[in-house]
Amino acid sequence: MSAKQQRETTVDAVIVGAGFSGLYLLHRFRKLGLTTRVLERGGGVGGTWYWNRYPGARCDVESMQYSYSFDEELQQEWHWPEKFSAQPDILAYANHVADRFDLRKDIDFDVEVKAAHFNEATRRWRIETDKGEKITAQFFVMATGCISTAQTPNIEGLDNYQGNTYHTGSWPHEKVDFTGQRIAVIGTGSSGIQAIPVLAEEAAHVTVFQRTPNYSIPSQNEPMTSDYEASWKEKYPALREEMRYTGHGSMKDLNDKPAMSVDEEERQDTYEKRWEIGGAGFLASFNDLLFSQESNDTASEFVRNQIRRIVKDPETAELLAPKTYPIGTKRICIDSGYFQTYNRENVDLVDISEKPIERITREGLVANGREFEFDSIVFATGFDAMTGTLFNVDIRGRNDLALKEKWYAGPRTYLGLMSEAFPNLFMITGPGSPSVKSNMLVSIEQHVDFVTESIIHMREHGLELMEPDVAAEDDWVDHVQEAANKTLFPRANSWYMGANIPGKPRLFMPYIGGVGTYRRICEEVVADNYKGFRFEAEAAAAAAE
Ligand code: N01
Repeated sequence: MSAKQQRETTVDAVIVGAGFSGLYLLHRFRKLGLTTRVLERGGGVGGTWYWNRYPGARCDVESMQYSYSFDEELQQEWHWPEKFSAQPDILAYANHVADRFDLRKDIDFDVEVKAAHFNEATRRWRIETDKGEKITAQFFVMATGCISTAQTPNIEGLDNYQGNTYHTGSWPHEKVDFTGQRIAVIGTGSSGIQAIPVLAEEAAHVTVFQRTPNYSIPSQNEPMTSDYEASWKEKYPALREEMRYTGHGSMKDLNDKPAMSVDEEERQDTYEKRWEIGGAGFLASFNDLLFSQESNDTASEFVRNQIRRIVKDPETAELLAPKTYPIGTKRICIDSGYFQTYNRENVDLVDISEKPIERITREGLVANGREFEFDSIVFATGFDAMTGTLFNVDIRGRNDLALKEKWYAGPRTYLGLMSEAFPNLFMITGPGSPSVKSNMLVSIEQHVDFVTESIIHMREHGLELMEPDVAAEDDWVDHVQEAANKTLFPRANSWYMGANIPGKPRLFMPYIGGVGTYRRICEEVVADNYKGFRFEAEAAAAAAE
């Protein structure tokens, strides 16, 4: 048994995860004088960017905006080589931050948290790791990200397959050489759409198995120019502040007109220009694309026509053109030559929308009654998003209540930050907050600041426990659904709705009311003496009263 296994440690705070949330939390907690341990499942920092190393992995928020704003020197000194950064550059940035702020000494790598139970008598969390260590902490923060539990579908015969299998969300660290191989890619979400063009360049043959086609906009990525970089760096503090109060936490130049308020020529012209600019700003072509089916239809049809224009084989083009849900209601994809890839001789598309893959064989798989042979199968099949990673830990609050049990019909949080009956458990970008419907870095910084300032408030007022009121939580849960129901989002079978996981409750999990609106709500909550939260005084102080 190692020293750590025998040790029972007590700290002020345990943070799970050393991605962008965990790193910034640790930095802030340390400045506050909290003794803090970060427990990280991976062998290094970076979270999503540590695990998602598949060929072509890239962020689709611009680098100048997808970065920390909390330190002026950091944002001035760091240089991003491209407009949209590739995974290795983002991972290098996360490592730079860890070194620059000397964070590693409080992070344990290759450690998985198995359980976290709240003890009502001691008013502390007791956290257990897969290494047998037990840690007692006043504050427990799940900084585990929203899309961090990779999902491999349970297809009959998978265990018998003799070739190699990969999942985009837990890609090997060493380079995988696909030269000369026949490979299958299952899944055409953001990950598949990024990986397929790169895999097609290397492999002998790629067969893509598509259950649902996706709308994708070209990224029009390019090397960073010094003028563009300077235009951000000169005004960074002001621009960052502006971003915090936008709809999605990024500068997208929203056209303030509804799509049907302009004539057909202006509409098409607007879509053309946005397509040329590239990126997710396409959805900001008009202000009602995610609210009005009629408006959305015009944008959806524009993209379908672009696909028909790019893909030479009309049958393949039709299969690639999404028709069963409005554009933007499944996460919009951003690509580098995705549709063009289907013009290559070595790429085939197999439609499995009518019938799922039947089984995996020793040599490949069977779909649509046909046998295929592959050297490797790449699963780009997504994640048990928003709740999957929280449920992987046996989290129990008051009266031994399991988080999973409380949330059996869907996540219940106040502001996506806390859940009643789980005192001092904070979630960074939890369900019910803008999270995945925002520039994650903006939302992460906001939540980390909220949590840190809540702890400062508690310390200043002799408070020991913080927890939402059940009424405030119920109202928030309703408000999250009301906000979603005003949009077209519930019309798609997306992972936002939990629809990709068999048996998962079907409801919209992130808060779609807008990053700026949400931030103002949080500010009002704090200004109103943490309205909707209740606190308990330190036990000693309470006893003396
Ligand atoms: O996962 P997904 P992802 N048989 O769930 C299919 C972020 N991200 O890893 O649509 C056959 O979107 C599934 O089909 P369907 C981003 O937020 C960001 O691609 O459910 N197919 C779908 O096509 C993104 O949204 C970036 O019918 C099966 C695909 O697999 C999120 O991560 C880059 C199947 C899964 O798509 C997740 O993206 C990458 C089965 N049994 C990811 N099961 C950037 O910043 C699932 N599928 C650019």
